Amino acid sequence: MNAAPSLAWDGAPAAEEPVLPMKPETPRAIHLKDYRPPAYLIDKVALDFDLDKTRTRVRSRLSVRPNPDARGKAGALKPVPLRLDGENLELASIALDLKPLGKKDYRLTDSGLTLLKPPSEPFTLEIVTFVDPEANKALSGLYRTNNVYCTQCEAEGFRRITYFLDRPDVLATYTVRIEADPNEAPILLSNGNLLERGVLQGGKRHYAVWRDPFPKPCYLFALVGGDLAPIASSFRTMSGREVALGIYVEHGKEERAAWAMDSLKRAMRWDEQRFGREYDLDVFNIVAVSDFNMGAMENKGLNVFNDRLLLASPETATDTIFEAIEAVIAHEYFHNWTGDRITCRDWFQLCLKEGLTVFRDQEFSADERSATVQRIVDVRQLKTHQFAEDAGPLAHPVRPESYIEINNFYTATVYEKGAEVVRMLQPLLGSEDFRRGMDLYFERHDGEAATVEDFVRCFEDVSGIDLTQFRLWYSQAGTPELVCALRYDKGKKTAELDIEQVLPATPGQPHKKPLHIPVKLGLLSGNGDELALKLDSGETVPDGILPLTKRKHTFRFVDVPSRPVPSLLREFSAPVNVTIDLSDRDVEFLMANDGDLFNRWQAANSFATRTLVDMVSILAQGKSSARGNRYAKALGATIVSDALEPAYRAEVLKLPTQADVARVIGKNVDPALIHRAHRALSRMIGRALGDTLETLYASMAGNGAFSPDAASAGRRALRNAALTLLSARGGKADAARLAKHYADATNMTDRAHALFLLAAEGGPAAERALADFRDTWMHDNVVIDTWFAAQAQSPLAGTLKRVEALTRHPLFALTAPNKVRALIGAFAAGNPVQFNRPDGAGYAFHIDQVLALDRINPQIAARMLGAFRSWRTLETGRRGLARKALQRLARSKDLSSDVHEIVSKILEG
Ligand code: 0A1
Ligand code: ZN
Repeated sequence: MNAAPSLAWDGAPAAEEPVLPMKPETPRAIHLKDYRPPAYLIDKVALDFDLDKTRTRVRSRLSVRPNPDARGKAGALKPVPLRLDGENLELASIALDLKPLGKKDYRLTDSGLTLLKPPSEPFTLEIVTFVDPEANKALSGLYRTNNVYCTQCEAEGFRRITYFLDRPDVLATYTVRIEADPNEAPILLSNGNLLERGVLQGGKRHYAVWRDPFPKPCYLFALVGGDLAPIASSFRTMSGREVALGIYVEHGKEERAAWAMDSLKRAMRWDEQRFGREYDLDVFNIVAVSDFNMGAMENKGLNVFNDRLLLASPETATDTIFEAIEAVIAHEYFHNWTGDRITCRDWFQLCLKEGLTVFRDQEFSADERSATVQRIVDVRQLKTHQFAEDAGPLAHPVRPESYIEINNFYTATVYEKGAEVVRMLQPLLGSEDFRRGMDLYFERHDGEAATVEDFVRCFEDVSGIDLTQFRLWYSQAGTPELVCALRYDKGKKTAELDIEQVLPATPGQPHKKPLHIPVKLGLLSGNGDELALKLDSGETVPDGILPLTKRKHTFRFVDVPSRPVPSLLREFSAPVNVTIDLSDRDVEFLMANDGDLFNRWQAANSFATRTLVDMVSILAQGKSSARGNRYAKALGATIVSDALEPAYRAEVLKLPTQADVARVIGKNVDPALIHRAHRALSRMIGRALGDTLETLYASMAGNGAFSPDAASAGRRALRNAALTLLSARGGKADAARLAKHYADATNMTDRAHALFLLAAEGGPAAERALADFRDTWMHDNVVIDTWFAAQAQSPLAGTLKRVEALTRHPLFALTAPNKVRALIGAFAAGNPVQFNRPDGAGYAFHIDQVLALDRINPQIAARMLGAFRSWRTLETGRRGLARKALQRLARSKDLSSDVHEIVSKILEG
């Protein structure tokens, strides 16, 4: 658990490796600049698993050869030691070309095995190891969850299964034989196509052999064995091949897999139509497991899913979960091309597969649903998570330059900002060249382990546009700010727009170069018409895109008949913050008139944010404020418009979160004041728009059977958004409506929404609902998490005590990541007012949990620690208490390298 990452970079390992047994080393950083091709390649892998709960035998036969691309300067192939990664393994035997090796032929440490004098010609290596799946609580490598054997190898989990070159630029074909007790594991799955299966020892054992013909890195290897229920279907690809589709879930949950299957088929069709990508194997299997560190994993032909993101029925899953399942199913499927067929050369290139695949799944969701609403949801998510990350001590470039623990880099920056960077290529190149660039990437790099440079070069090659400056998006951290000003000259009928890029310093990057930024602009006339964009140079502005390249630009527009109102950064054309001095009147005008619906929402959201920021400072002076009424009025006009779809109106009605307001305030943050302002504004809106909201609440009620489609979900979202604001008024009738909403709910969307609102209010009605929910769902491992989260997020004073008690609840377990996220994660990241208690008890509790978790599952422990990423922006009192708690953690003995890396950065940054 404590071992440092292996020296994956140097093909030729350091000559002096310590002799066994080795103490865990101090965590050591790995740098992109040190990348070297591997000294050896492995072309073929044959694995043979004998599954056993505590002592699984793994026999691995590797076809190894020296890497011709790793020759020394003189061009000679000098045999160098072969260092294989391995962790938590019991080595039983090792043979080279069938000859058993003795102890003097290799060196064994806690982190690997080194063959001292391998042959200079190709050879086979046969290694037998034993692993203990039951004891594996880090959920990396081979483990057991809910009696199912399963693997997770990304990023560096394969080394916990067998000794190997555990790095993504070693591509091999795999043949996998799995043997098990048929009662315990009737289903045996691995990557690729099934070759053979059979019964052994008169039925006491059985086996299956799988073969994956596509060379892949070991992080895409997967194995599953267990008693699971299959759901089968099929898909005919664009060239007419029939692919067998299988989803495997816990018995009794089969019906809940229907939405995932439907989403999968739609995703497969979409990738053919939009990107010309066809599926390549004869089978595509997905398995849902209960304990999983992340959302899902794209193993070739055998995706593994966290069951929370696969199982859904109207009674058990909210619309948000239905949408997430559709998106994640698509995401993992799309990885088949962006990740599996073309993989990453090294882990620094993680955004190559993740940013691109998030972009692809966002585009899929936009096509399946409302494009504008999807963009709003994605941008909201980006700002809440990535902008906050980018503004604090954990800021890093989309392509980091060093890491201690790669698992700490599965971040909002790599994923979400990475997607935005890919997205910007469209406005910069035009959609035709963007598609041609993608086609070239698929054609040129199929079967390879590629880099970000390779990717960008494809777009340069098809468009002829120099993207040198654009590449800085991959290497510079921080969210650029565009400081804008617009001047109108009535006499000359000109409008001048100044845009200055301000690039904030981030850890290790005090100075930045200006970026290549596409800014999509519109100018609106007084009656809301779009004005033609004519520059004084005579140039037009195609599609309204201004490509910024300098630190400062002034754009001079001519023939502007009246003072225009600027609509900046339409469709959120770049991941930046925009500041411009617009009056409340201008913002109201944009809210009512902007032809770009994304920006209309953006106007509403900015108006709400600045209202809240003002209210916080008024409250800080001990005064009360009526500032919210103007915003409430502007909102009223938007939400009654039947021309706007309900899902869109629901987004407009949702206030920025308290964390968003904290991020905008940026320093001396008092979460209690933000909470008060937030409540006050909700109450004001509820009161000012009461009649409208009641009408919406009544008219958006569903009639007929539940359907997860976007339009129906939009109506539920709007109705629930109205309910939130009506409940904020706090009247008797409002409380009764809320209790009835819970009691009458016929689906989980409505029920869960009411449960969260009730739990936030507290009192007998809340306790009744919580007890009812618990009694109904205590036997459902997925649904009960909503019960934990609703309590953890309640802003009431007694919440911490309650959360502490819940950590001892029989349904809670620190070994189950979903439970940890639902209780501890929801408290720390979703309850700003109680996590940031002025007495510091929230921080102390959280650090205790991180410490306990670190002994079990360091990846999850490190992730939980992210809750402190903005601690320096807090007001002095809380900041001091947070520091104390973090220092206590930093001083603790035997921290994992995962937690060590995060806590050091958080304290230093
Ligand atoms: N590649 C997956 C995410 C993932 C990453 C690491 C994991 O284990 C440590 C598991 C999954 C994806 O993007 O969906
Ligand atoms: Zn991914």
